[in-house]
Formats: sequence, structure tokens, C-alpha cells
Amino acid sequence: MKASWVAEEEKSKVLKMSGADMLMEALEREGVDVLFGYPGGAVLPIYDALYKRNIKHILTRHEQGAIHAAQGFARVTGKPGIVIATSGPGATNLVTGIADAMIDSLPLVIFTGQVATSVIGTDAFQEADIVGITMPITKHNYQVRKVEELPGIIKEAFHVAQTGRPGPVLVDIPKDISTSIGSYKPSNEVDLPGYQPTTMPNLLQVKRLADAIAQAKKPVILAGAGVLFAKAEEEILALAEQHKIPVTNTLLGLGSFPSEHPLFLGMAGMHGTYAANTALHECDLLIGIGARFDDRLTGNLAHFAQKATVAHIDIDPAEIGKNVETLIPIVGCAKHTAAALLRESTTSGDTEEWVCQLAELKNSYPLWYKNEGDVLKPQRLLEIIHEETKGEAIVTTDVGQHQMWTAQYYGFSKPNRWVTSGGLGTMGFGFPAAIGAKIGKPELPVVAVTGDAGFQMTLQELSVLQEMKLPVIIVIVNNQSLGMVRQWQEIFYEERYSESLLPVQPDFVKLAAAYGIEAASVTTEEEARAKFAEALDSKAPFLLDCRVASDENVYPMIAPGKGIHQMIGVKP
Ligand SMILES: Cc1ncc(C[n+]2csc(CCOP(=O)(O)OP(=O)(O)O)c2C)c(N)n1
Repeated sequence: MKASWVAEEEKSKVLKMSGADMLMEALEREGVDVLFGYPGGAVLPIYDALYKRNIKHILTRHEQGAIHAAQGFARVTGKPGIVIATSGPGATNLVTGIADAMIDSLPLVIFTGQVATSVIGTDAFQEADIVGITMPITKHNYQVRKVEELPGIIKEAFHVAQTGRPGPVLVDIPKDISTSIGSYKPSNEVDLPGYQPTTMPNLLQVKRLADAIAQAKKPVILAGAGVLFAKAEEEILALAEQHKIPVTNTLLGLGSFPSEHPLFLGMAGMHGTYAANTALHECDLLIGIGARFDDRLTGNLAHFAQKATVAHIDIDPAEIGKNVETLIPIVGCAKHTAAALLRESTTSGDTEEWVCQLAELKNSYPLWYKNEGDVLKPQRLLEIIHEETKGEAIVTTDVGQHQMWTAQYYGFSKPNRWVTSGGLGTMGFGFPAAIGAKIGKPELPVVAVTGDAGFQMTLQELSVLQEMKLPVIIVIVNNQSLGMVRQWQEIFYEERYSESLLPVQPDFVKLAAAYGIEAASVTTEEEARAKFAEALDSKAPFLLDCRVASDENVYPMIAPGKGIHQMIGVKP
């Protein structure tokens, strides 16, 4: 009775307000309490409306910083990250982050200002067709043409960004739409008959997978980021333990299965472990869950899982069979599907020999590096960070060698502590993403592991740390080079280091000092541990410039074009 009375009252509530105020109302109704953005001409009315509201706004120093921060926030909280930028250059500065969020399935709702409707298409000042530009890199995008449409569009944008396979949704708002006054009617429902993501699996398909599990002698689970988005970690653990199925992760799936678990094989793919990649090569049943089977995971497809029946569970039907021939396709959310599978599959296959064989490989061919002299090895640095944070920290990275060492050596045993740019591989991602992660999860320590090159792509966000006194620890893995490029040039281009060495660098400690941030430069393991511990204790922003061995490479490795079984750098 009460509910329908409230609904009736809602319906009759028709207020007059500006488009900018409607946007604020809609954000408040969606429970948004933090925005990441940067103002400019076309969004002045929106910033003016924001001035009167109680929504926190993080003023990054570049729009790219805003969108990566929103991505970090979304990754650790599971809530959509909200971004505002002005038209033209403000909007185009977001493009890299939008593409990054699209390929890594992060829920974002992005509001861009646009020139007034009367001048759209005239090459007006700061006009860019951001709807056209972002069409292929958004899950959906809109341009608002009537002020009354705003509440409905915003409701839809939040719904689309968060449901099914998450992704970025952009809402482009011409300036006159923000200023014009219209009748405001809050929107409570979405009506999208053409968009109905399938979350519940087909039970016949689940039964087929249960039968395949009962037959399998060499099954393996490949758990991707879809497991994290669906919060299906417990179900996957139960499934693996019930049937004694070894588990490996994609890069983005790390943390979805406890790294210290005896059934865990480590990460798979280009820099995966020998045990994980051998399992993918030798298995007779591959159960991919919320993973895209991208080229960095599979290596040459002609050699990938050739002996296996492939089952693929994914909420996005477009992913199934895209790269890998799939005999048992299951469209559905990882949580519901794994739960259905747990109910359905009562018989286990005889996997004992397989589990022992892989445990033996894990033991005999572990990840390795040589600790030599006084030089600080990057791998050791990551182990130290793990030890000092007891594996509890949220760790973000940029892209390159340090990213792979973090994936290999940090040891993620809890979900949603790992924030990295997997699909697009965006240098400059890690530091701003750490800012967003800290804002989203202030109770956890946050460490941004970056390369000396990648850090220089978005270091302007030091201003945000300074202003907000955010206790993010920046760890620069300083190898004085574009390390991953240098590694490929060493191995595949006969050591012709074309434009990949960085002999001239800023003094990172002085740079931090210019922003009022504590910093230290370290060259040994002992110094690294002591200064990291100090940074952790300080509960203040801290920059640690770690001078590591400059010629260290990431191993093992699958060379481009090679199969998953053709790894180099594997050592007993
Ligand atoms: C925006 C962008 N430009 C170029 C690249 C290509 N790239 C991949 S890794 C890498 C080197 C990164 O160097 P650094 O940040 O120092 O990290 P390291 O590999 O040394 O750990 C480059 C240039 C990229 N991934 N992103």
C-alpha cells in the first residue's frame, strides 16, 4: 500500500529546473558521492550546479588522470566511476581511458559537455564529435537533445554501465541543454527491450559441463576478471575443491582464486608460469570462466588447448567462440553458473594423477630470478612489498616489465586488490588509478607500482595527492629504460636499443618535494624494505624511487607467434 502511494506521489512530482540541476538530482538518486573531472566552457553550468551540492569532486590535473582514477575507483568498489569533462579537448583527453575501460569491462558513466545544439556541426569553438569518436569504444553513448530526456538517459546510462558485461557509457550534454529549464520527472525504471543480458545459464548446458567434469582426467579452470565482477570467488573455489580441478588466472583475473592455494597454478599466458601454461596445453577439459581468451593469454591459437574440450562461461555471448572453438558454450553470469554447476555436478573425474603432475611442475619449475650482489632486483622488490603489506594492499600498476613482475610476485589472495590495464596496456594508468582506488577504499593501503617512463605520463596527479594528503605509496621501478621495449629489442632485435633507454631522468625525489611529498631513492634490498615500511607507517603520500637492475628481463616468456608450450626462460 505504502509503496504504491509513494510511487503515485513520485509521478505527480513535476518540478521545473535546469538540465544541470537535473543531472545533479539524477546523480544523487543513483547514490553517487564522488566525481572525477575537470571543468571548462561547455560544462560551466554543470559545475555551477555542482557547487550547490554535497557531491565530492576530485579535480585531477588532466582529464586522463580523471578517467583512470574513476577506473581505479570502479575496479575496487564495484560501483561505477563517474567522470565529467568539457567539450573538445576535455572530451578527447578521455579517449584512452574510455578505450581502456571498454576492453577491461569497467563500469563508467562519463559526462561530456558539448557545444550548444544550434552550433553543432559548424566547427564551433571546442567542438569535437565525441559521440562519433567514442562509438566503438563505449558500451553505449548518448547525446541529449531535449532537457526532459536527461533523467531517463542518465537512469539508462547507469543501468547499461553496470549490468551484463560492465563497460563505459558516455552522455554528451550540449551547453544549452544544461542551461535550459524543463519539467523534471525523476526516472525510476529503464525500458530497454533490446538489452536484456542473460545472467541465468541454460541448465542443459550446465548439465553437459557437469558430465564433462565427471569424465575429465585433466581438467583446468581458467578464471578471468568476469569472476571478480560477478563476485563468484567462493563458488569457483568450491567447484575446484569439490572436483580437485587445478586453477589458473588471466592477468586481470588475479585475486579471484587464492594465490597460496595448492590447486593454484599461477598466472597463465605470455609471462605465465610453466605449470599454468602446461596445464592449458595438456588439459582434456578447459573451463574458461569470465575470460576473453585474448592473444596474450593463448599464444598461437594453433597450439592452444588442442587436446581439450573447451567450455566457456561468459555473460557476453559475443566472447564465446570468438577466438577459441568452444564445445560447451554457457551464457550467464559466473556466479549463477558456478552455483548451478555446483548443484548439478555430483560426480568428479579421476584427476589425482593430473593434480600431482601439475603440483610437481609447480615445484620443479617455479618463477625464478637471480639475487646478485647488492643490486636491487625488481622481483625481490615486489616480494618485499608483499611481505611489508602482508598481501593486504591494493596494488595498481602501469604497463611494462614492472606490471608483469607485480602480477608474478605480489601474490594476490583476495579479490579486487589488483588494478592494472590489461587489454589496452595503457602506460600512465597506474598512478591515477591508485588515487581512485584509495578514494574508493580508504581503509586499505594502496601502492602504485609504476615504471620510470609510465609514471612520467601522468605524474601531474601528484597535485591531487598533495592537496588531499592521500596516503598512496608510489613505487617507481626505475630501470632507466622503457624496460619492456628494451627487453623485446634485446631478445628479438639483436640488442638494437632504438629509443628505449632513458639515461637522462628527473630527480624523482626533488620532483616529489616540489609537490610537498615525502620521497626517497633506494638502491638496495635493505634500503627498499626500510623506506617502504616508513612509507606505510607514515600514512601520508610517499614516493619511492627504486633503482633496480636495468638489464633484468621478465621470464618465462612466450615469444610472439609461438605456442603456449614453447616458453623461453623456464628453469628447474
Ligand atoms: C601509452 C603507451 N605508449 C606506449 C606503450 C608501449 N610500451 C609498452 S611497455 C613500454 C615501456 C614501459 O616503460 P616503463 O614505464 O619504464 O616500465 P618498465 O617496462 O621499464 O617496467 C612501452 C613504451 C604503451 N603500452 N602505452
